[in-house]
Amino acid sequence: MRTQTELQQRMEQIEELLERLGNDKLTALGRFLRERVSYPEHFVILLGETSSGKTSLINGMLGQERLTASARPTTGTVIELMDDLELEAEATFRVNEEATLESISRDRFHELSMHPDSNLARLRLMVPQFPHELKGLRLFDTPGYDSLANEHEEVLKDFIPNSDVIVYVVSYRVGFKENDHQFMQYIQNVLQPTTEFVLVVNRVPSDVERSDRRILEIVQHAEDSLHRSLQYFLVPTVQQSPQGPPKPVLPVAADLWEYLKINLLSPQRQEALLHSLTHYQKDLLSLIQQEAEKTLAFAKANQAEKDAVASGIHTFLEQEEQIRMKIKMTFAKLNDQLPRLFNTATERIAIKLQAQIEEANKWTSQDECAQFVQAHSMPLLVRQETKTITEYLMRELERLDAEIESLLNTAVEKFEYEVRVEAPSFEPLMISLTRNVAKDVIGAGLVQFFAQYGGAGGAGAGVANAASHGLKVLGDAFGHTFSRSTHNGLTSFLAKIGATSTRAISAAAIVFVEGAFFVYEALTWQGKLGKAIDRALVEWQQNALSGSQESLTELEEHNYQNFHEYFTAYREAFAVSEVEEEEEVRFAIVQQILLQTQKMIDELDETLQEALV
Ligand SMILES: Nc1nc2c(ncn2[C@@H]2O[C@H](COP(=O)(O)OP(=O)(O)OP(=O)(O)O)[C@@H](O)[C@H]2O)c(=O)[nH]1
Ligand SMILES: [Mg+2]
Repeated sequence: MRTQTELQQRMEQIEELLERLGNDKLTALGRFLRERVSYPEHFVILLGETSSGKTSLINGMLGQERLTASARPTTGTVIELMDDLELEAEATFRVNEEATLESISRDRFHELSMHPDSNLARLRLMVPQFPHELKGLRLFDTPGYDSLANEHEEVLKDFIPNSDVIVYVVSYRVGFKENDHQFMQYIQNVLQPTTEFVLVVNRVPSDVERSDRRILEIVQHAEDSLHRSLQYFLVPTVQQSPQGPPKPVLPVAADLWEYLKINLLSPQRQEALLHSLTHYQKDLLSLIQQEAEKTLAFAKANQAEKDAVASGIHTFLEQEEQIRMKIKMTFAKLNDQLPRLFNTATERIAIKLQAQIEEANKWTSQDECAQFVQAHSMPLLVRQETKTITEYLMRELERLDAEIESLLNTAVEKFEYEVRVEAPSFEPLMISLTRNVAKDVIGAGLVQFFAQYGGAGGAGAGVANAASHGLKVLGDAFGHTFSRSTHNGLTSFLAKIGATSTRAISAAAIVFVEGAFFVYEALTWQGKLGKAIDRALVEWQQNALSGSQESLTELEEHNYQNFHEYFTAYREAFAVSEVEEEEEVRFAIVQQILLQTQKMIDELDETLQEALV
């Protein structure tokens, strides 16, 4: 029912409308969408521990050592690989934090891939063509999970929720480790149900088969951590001969790449892609409609109406400052509470652990007691307390959300009323603006942003998500952010606090083990163990607290941004627009554009509705 051909044809009609409308910004968006429609893209991201062989795997796929792999932690930043059929040789770029793209030399590229500078967002390598006919693939190599915490922020927030396929690489020799477990739990929090997750067991000795015990163990652990059953691939190790110069390591994983190709071209995935591209088209049509309505409104309105709108929008825009204040106050309060919350948590954990070790007759030995506390009770209690803290944060943020929503609703209603009564020429513009902006930014962007903390939404949430953020995504078409960035801020924020806290306790537990190691005298071991626990908890508290504070600051910033976008949409829609010469002719053209646009939107609504049934 919704075919690629239909999508293309519709795109041509939209382009024709855009040409007649002559709005530069919308025309540029149209060009961007045309690219997407003509060359659909698939996002595949490689994740895993340092030295599990992610980079080598990509080199293997490309059949050449194009990226730097080495035994030490190597990849220091996200590297994006794309193909461009018009290229004759590879091309290397840097994407800067402020979203500019710069061509750089191959040497510089290699240097930066290992030692990124602070202004680098990611690197981009373009190749003439991917092997295995993997067209439209965007492949992301990432730093090892344990190497760079900051890089992983980006990976988790922007890349995981937006990828079509995640390829998780575990080295056969190293096996599935605690870090893998933690990372997977983290991933699970931000993963969309539509994202495919495959496991690669890498560097497998040539005589090992799929039924090998170690392989099955790795798969089992991964499935347990993710609560999903997994497709897995074995990649044979590349033999290095002890004599002679080392050969490039180019693992052959033909069945993995073949599987990806089939998966990405599968009818379900194609259907999902068509669906979200159709949504983007609808978003663009809504923007065209709005622009046409704006032109007509300014042409029809008399001076009194224009004055009324100017004063109405002025009052309305003042709400942004009010909202900023509310956000600021809430986050100040949370920041203020956080140390106290972690303090209480630490005290409660310490009391419970103390009680446990004091039940001396329960333990056959002090070793057993130390082991149990370290491996079991301490992580468990930390998780429980962390949950209590994140739940508190959640409640406060929901309260803020409700307050802002009601403030905005009142302000919009008031403005709408003024327009209806004092500037009726602007009413159609106001209606379509409310529908577009309020639905997309408030309806989905914000409410969902706050409501989805429970994890991934229902079936197809990924696609729906992409669609409801069409406006924002289109607005970001020039690469301000990762091109399919969605508001997953809160989910990843809470996941991060959880992960920071768990990571901190594993780190602290090492201190604790070292402390416990010296506990010898039979009569005093409980007291000494108690002190070791206290030290470990203090360490946990410091790290978990500072990690959470960082997340909170990021979320606050994210909120300001979100509302700024919202108000910008209104500001631009009501910014004075002068109708040029030959007013009559122009007026007729725009009116025609409007009619046609509305018709297309209605048809699209029907199509999209059908898809839901
Ligand atoms: N002998 C052999 N060495 C391999 C194989 N795969 C990877 N290696 C080596 O293992 C080391 C780590 O591989 P990388 O590809 O850099 O691992 P990575 O996952 O990208 O590591 P980070 O970028 O640090 O996260 C390198 O020295 C590779 O040459 C293999 O199949 N056989
Ligand atoms: Mg690497």
